[in-house]
Amino acid sequence: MTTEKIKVPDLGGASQVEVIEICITKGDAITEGQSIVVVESDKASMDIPSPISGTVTAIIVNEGAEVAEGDVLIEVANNASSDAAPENITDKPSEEAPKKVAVVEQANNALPAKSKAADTAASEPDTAVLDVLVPDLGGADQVELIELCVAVGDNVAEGDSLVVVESDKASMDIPSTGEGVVTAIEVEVGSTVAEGDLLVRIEQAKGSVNETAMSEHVTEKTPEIQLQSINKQAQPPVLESAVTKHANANDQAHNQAADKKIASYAGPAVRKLARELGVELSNIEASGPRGRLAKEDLYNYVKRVVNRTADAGSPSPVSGAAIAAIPDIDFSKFGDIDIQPMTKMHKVTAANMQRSWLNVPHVTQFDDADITALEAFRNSLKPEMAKRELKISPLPFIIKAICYALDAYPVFNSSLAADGNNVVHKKYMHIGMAVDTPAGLLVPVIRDANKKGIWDLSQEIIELAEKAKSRKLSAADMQGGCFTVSSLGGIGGRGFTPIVNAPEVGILGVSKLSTQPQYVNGELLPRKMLPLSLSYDHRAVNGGDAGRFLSLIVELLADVRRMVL
Ligand code: CAO
Repeated sequence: MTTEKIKVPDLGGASQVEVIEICITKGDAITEGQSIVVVESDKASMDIPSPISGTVTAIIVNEGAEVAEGDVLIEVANNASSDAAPENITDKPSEEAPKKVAVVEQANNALPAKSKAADTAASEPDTAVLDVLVPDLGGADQVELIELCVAVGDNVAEGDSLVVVESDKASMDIPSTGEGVVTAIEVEVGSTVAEGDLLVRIEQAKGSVNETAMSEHVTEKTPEIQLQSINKQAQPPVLESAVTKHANANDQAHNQAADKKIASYAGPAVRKLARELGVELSNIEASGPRGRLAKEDLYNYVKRVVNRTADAGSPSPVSGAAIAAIPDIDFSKFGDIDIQPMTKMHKVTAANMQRSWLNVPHVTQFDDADITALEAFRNSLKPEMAKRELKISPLPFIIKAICYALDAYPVFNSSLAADGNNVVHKKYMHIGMAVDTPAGLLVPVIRDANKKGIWDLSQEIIELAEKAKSRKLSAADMQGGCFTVSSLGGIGGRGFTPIVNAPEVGILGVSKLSTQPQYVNGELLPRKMLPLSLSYDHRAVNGGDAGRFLSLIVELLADVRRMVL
């Protein structure tokens, strides 16, 4: 085993370049062709791939360092014998510049554009046509066009990527050599192109085709041609650690979705943009050919994050209240997974839950209501239910009892004003009702529930639940609630701690009734007991109020006749 020093190769004209990214860490097992650092001159950025396979034993440079040809970048313990070491390990004086680091000469690129533009400008007074041709390909005769970055009609600026081409060694963005509007695209994805081939026609306003400026552009301000080694064994540098972690997976097919995300690669232009935006590329799913990350992917990702953050209270990658985010785990390490996007409704519910949970100091208290008499009464109504074709569950009675208790303890029918200085007392009683739908949790609101009888409430519960399940609720149907009831009684469970639907201050959780032995007037009897849990915002409601409020509901449900008194 020998230790080899990997040095900066011939930089294609640049005397010094800045190390902008280190793609490996000490101890990494790397393969020949794998990117180790990305460097950037004032004209281009490029990956420097390892000329050998081995284990990284030392990283000599830091991000931000200025390096020149021959400077040592890293040290690699090479398992192969030194005879077998590739020729471009540059601690041997006779070594030639590594061919794997293809550095594209750029000046030629602009020349055809300049002359064509000037010719056309002479014949057309107001506009000129700039032909963008395939530039010097840094040694490759022919390359495949793998991505079109523009469409006819697009406005482009000088330096904007027009197409991405790929040889068997590298991929590169070919940027526009001038600004204007794309009027024709002369190539298509999959076609093979060579130096000098016409790629794109750009119509330029006369003013923008300035002979002096153009000369400057051609001779000095050469366009940035982004070049990335894509030796077929090379993995995307920024994603390398994730990829390495996956190397242990036995079944390559078993985590396709995750692989789509992590095995993508990005050209230097995209990585540069990602750095400027502060985006971690491994968070982004690639849409480009062969898992290539396009600038569009980056923009879409940023848009999504911005929208989520703007969406009030939305959970962002960094969660609220300065709490560290839950770590991003690669679950595919532990077995098969399937990744499904969250629905909009799921996201909104999650955001609301998180907002309430983080903002509201919750207290939950529990009690059981003896609803033996209520159940007997409900049973006695069955013939009439059949006649009216309308079922009555315990829920409308519970809603009635809530309204009665809200009237007795109006503190539960309040909201804390957002200014933190006032309490808003509501004179109406709109009761929210949590509905479990296939698409997620929805909370339609029963207006003026205190003014409605049991039959009307039953009718409305059924209608609103139907509307919720068929996604027909309007936004107005879900607004204006004063207090929420969440009944899991038809589903099961002995108790739960519901989350307050802020800015409401209370929510009543209802669980499944069961027959329990209870002492009634000293006699042990089977009674139908309904578990209730009242969660409340402890900023608005104190425990005494909550105790009284819940006790009243328990009493009312034990004897519903009291509600008509
Ligand atoms: N104990 C025992 N049985 C109960 C019960 C209880 N507490 N509450 C209702 N039931 C019975 C009903 O009587 C009905 O029985 P039958 O089929 O014999 O008539 C059955 O359970 C189903 O009732 P239901 O759930 O359809 O009707 P509901 O009026 O009780 O509730 C609704 C309507 C829309 C609130 C409910 O269907 C629902 O979606 N609940 C889920 C709410 C939820 O997800 N909450 C959690 C939110 S997170 O905090």
